[in-house]
Amino acid sequence: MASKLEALQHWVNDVAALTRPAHIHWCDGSDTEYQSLVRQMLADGTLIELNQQTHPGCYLHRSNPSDVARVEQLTLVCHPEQEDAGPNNHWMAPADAHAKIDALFDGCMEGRTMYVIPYCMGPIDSPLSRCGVEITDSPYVVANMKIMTRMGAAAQARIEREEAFVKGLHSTGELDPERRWIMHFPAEKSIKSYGSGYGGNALLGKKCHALRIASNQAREEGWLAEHMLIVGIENPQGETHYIAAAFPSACGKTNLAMLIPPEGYRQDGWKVWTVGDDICWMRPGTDGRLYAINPEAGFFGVAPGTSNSTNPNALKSVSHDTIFTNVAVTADNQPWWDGLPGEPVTDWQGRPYDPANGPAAHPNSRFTVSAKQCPTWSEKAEAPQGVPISAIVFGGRRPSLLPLVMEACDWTHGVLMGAAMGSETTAAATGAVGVLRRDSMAMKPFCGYHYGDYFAHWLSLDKAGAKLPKIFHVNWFRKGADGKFLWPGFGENLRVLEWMIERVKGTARGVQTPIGTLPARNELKLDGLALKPGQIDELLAVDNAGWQAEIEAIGEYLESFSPRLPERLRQERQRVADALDADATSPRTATA
Ligand code: GTP
Ligand code: SPV
Ligand code: MN
Repeated sequence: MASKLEALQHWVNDVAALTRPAHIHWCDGSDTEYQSLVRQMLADGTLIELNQQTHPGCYLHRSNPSDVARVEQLTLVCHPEQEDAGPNNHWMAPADAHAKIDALFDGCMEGRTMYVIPYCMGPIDSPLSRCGVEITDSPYVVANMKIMTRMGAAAQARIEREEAFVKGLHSTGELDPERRWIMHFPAEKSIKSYGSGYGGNALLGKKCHALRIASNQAREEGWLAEHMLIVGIENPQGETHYIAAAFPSACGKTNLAMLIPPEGYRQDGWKVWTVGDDICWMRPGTDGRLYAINPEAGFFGVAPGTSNSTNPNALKSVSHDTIFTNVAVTADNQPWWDGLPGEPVTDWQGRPYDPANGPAAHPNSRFTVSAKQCPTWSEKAEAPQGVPISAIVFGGRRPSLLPLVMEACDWTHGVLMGAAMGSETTAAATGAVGVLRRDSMAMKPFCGYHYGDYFAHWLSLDKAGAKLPKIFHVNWFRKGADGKFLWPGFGENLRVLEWMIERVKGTARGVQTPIGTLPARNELKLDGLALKPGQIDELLAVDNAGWQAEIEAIGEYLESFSPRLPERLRQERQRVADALDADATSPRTATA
């Protein structure tokens, strides 16, 4: 099968002329095709069969040990003007970038098969969805794209109808970090990725298309492409509120998206519905509300820490038909990572497990699984019009200062909260782990243009007729003097979501503070939680001196986007700084 769309056929021909593959395979997205790729990868060792009794249809892939995460310093956003990429991105002039990477692609597929993967990000019949075509020489990428996107014949038909698609060219190359680039050309709606076979570097529909390219399109067309989960919270009255939440990589999106209500809540009839765990595209509807779709069809989730106590839904999802990458293996050939029962005998590199070599499963080991396998998968995830969003939540790993939850007083304040987000770095990208850095809206690695323009775009949604969601900030990762987490997290986070929903409905009053509205003590349901006396006070405290220093640091950070920093955001920061000053000189009598 080839394409009747000339633009597509020409591009495929051009790429073939450059990379010189032995064969070209147009992917139809069928199960038969998937099975035949799996057989081929089992035969050449790309995949290793796991225990088919306990884990039917599950396979393990061990990536090159130098290729285990995103590489931010090698990820470029190549706008024609450097200024448009902003200080938040690495940049190269488009002509230089093409020349550099085309030299690597030259002949790189000799003797190999080139796969052409038409895919659709979002429900196949949704007007909010967007299509792309990834060309790759990696069957592992094809298999993952089959799980993560609506891939194959239906996507190709939509592309031929719409005559529009994002071009993604990928080769695993030599897997040499010295010959590795992930390049984006927003003006051309194209992506070129060479030298990595891993996740966000290689599955181009995900971060490259659905965030970096899409954030540019979203800005032009008046919508948002965000690093957010989407979850539906159904209360005992049967009303479902949809919440979108932006947490940086490996900071709890998958967990919150699949939350299991605490025992008492379950008995009362609370239910949680998973719509998405990583990416959210939202757009104002005719009624002024924001409507969201999950552009993905699967989860590429963090394995370590996924357990029966933290995320039983994820664990059930990955019990069959899952590709595991860089996990460890037990004596009876089951996948293993920290948090699971049993013991590893083979580590993620295939060596006999020895604690001296570090953790058995790589900290950024992941599972790829169809969203349909999640027990809480929402039927609304297929709704072409998307789901209406009641609240947007920002949050990161903040060991101190940031309270368990606070609400912005309006949209502008909420945009400031998102822009000011900080978090300790994780293993999802190469580099140091546990270092506090700013990560505005959890989009630092993914915003495809200047953060100053991005903040302005967020602010621009606040216009006549808009019925925007309330904005909150949460911190599940606050630590006490003993270095332990103060908040139990995971399923218990529903207690915080319930308060948010009450704020949305207007049934909780909260307490005003200079940094936002916090729950009054009696407004958070804490029964059944074994919190120590004083623990909730610590979680909800507003340390004025600490906040004065924080708001100064936020100011310095925001000014790094000057002259494109919106004046409205600068003034909003000043308003909060003044409120903190006033509060320091005449403290409120009421305490949060
Ligand atoms: P990406 O896929 O990288 O974008 O990450 P994600 O945000 O989906 O991260 P995920 O939900 O997989 O969380 C990763 C880590 O955060 C795991 O180690 C979890 O155990 C931990 N985590 C998630 N939720 C909580 C929580 O409520 N409290 C605590 N303490 N840890 C949590
Ligand atoms: C992230 O790092 O935020 C991920 C994993 O979701 S990857 O697809 O590798 O970027
Ligand atoms: Mn992510």
